[in-house]
Amino acid sequence: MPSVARMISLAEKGTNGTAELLADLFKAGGRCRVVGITGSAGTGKSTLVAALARVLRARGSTVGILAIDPTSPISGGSILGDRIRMSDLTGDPGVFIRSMATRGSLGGLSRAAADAVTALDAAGIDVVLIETVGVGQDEVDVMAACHTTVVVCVPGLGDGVQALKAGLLEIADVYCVNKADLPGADGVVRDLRQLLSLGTLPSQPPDEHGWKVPVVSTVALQGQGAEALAQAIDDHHAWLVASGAIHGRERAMAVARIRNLALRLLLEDLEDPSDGAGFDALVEDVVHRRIDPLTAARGLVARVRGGATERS
Ligand SMILES: Nc1nc2c(ncn2[C@@H]2O[C@H](COP(=O)(O)OP(=O)(O)O)[C@@H](O)[C@H]2O)c(=O)[nH]1
Ligand SMILES: [Mg+2]
Repeated sequence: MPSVARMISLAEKGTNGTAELLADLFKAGGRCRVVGITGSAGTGKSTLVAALARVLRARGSTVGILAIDPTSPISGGSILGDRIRMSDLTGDPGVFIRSMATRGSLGGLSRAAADAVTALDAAGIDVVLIETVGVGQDEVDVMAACHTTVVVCVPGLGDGVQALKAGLLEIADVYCVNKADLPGADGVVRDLRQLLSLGTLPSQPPDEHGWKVPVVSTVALQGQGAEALAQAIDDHHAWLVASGAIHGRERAMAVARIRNLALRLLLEDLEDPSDGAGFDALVEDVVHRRIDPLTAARGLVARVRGGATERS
């Protein structure tokens, strides 16, 4: 069995035989908790992740850190600044740190992150912390694959509730107002609490209406508030389990993962249809306006589907 680091690299490259290995690991896994930390660049997510990891290590938990940051310069497979922020953690055998950059393909990032979680889970990691910049659909997909999502805000980024604009409000299970040492932090906490008290979020699934999203303030640089944040994350998980909402969440995670993979399989077939000659004929028909592109697309999908049933 390859090491975790090697396993993740193999999965990223899609090396032959990796799918079978991952399938076995997946079936034997399911113990680790996955926590997403998201927010704009510079809000202190990496510093916060390091602070959380220290709290978790002090409790005796093993920690995996996946930093997904398309903006940070990557050097030797790791994000340089994060290595420095996490330098005390890198020598700890109970901590695994890995950076992942955006892959070109649709859904590639959430797929790579999910495979990495499978590998970490199999290695006996208790908690995986995934850091993402909450921007694209890929990042939102990564957060959808977490048990608990922490949205990080800071004071002084224009209006108090930047997360609202970024569409992050809906995905938060826990709010963290970091850089509480800077002026305006209390105002952000107050604004968020007020907003959250207006009622349940429209996007919250019905079985999660009972969860009241807490707002925790932190000074990540000093580790201040990290205990309280870890507690809020624990509380959310305990609530998911006690309320039974965990089943809906794990179901949603499975649905997202299956659809993402199915989409890739379909795309591969669409880009490289086994029946190349048939596809060429469709293209010719469109070029000469004998049929329209939608009819041709339907024809292509029908061919791919036909191929799929033949193979199964
Ligand atoms: N004043 C202050 N600065 C912080 C705090 N947490 C992080 N920073 C600083 O904010 C900058 C961005 O931090 P980083 O963790 O890289 O943010 P990320 O881009 O969200 O991962 C760094 O210079 C940190 O030292 C904090 O609680 N207070
Ligand atoms: Mg970062």
